[in-house]
Amino acid sequence: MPTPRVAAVHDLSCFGRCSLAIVMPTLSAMGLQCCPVPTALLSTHTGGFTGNTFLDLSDEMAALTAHWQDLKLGFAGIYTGFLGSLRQIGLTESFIRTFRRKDTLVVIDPVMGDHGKPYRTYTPKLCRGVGTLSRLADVIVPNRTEAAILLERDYGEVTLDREEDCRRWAEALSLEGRRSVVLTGVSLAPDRIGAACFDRDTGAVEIVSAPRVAGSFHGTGDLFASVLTGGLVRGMDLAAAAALAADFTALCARRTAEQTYLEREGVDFEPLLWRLGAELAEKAGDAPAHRIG
Ligand code: PXL
Repeated sequence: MPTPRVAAVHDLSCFGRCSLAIVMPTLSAMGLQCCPVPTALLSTHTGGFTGNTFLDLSDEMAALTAHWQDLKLGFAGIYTGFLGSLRQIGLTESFIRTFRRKDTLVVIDPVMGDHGKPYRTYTPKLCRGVGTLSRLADVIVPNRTEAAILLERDYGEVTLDREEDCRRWAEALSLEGRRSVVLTGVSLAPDRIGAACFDRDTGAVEIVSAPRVAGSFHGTGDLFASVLTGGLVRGMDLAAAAALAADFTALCARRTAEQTYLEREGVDFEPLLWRLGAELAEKAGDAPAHRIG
């Protein structure tokens, strides 16, 4: 059986783990072929480093899309994240419209900011564009900051420490049940952290969590969303894939915390990828469920 393909529309930050540097190895470890669509090339990510280089790859995205269209490629999944410019909203939308088939799962991580603030390169106009783009998703994976932006609420209003609030926000993000939502940063007890999952197939909200690890680790959002995407493409249901993502992210955070580390260098996940593969084989079975192209 051919290995299912996932197209990943993300930047390539060459130092400091995030985006494609996390997405590619993680999806590979989950038995999927990751086909990168790089949005920008950076020397480092923008969180904690100054003076990073930044090459906008919009022209390349358009050329790559045209070539892949000629090749009639198909994807079991399309997973989008950090975009390099406003123009890439339209480019990503046309990528999705070009390659989406009936069975293609579209996961949009509406990457815009964290800890109540937008990232340096995310202007209000770009954030509005991300909101429009996210309407195409089967599943969105916002953190609290991104949820507030998508819902046009103040960050302080979107509290995620009471079950009924988490359920309400997750459902409010679902476009009246048209898309599934995995709202991250949910913490119903001080020692737990996880996500509220609104599943459009059932209309139910389930909350998943894992042990909280004290500290901050760059790239954990991308790691969580990558495992979630991989689990879904491998046929897991939403809450099961989110639980796997929460557990694996917690495991990697714990490993990072146990060492001397610099936050900006990101979550130390590589030596644990084998466990993800082994766990997935047990939970999702060896036969990938989504098969396209
Ligand atoms: O992990 C989100 C992210 C992705 N890509 C780049 C970033 C960040 C967060 O800072 O700077 C380039």
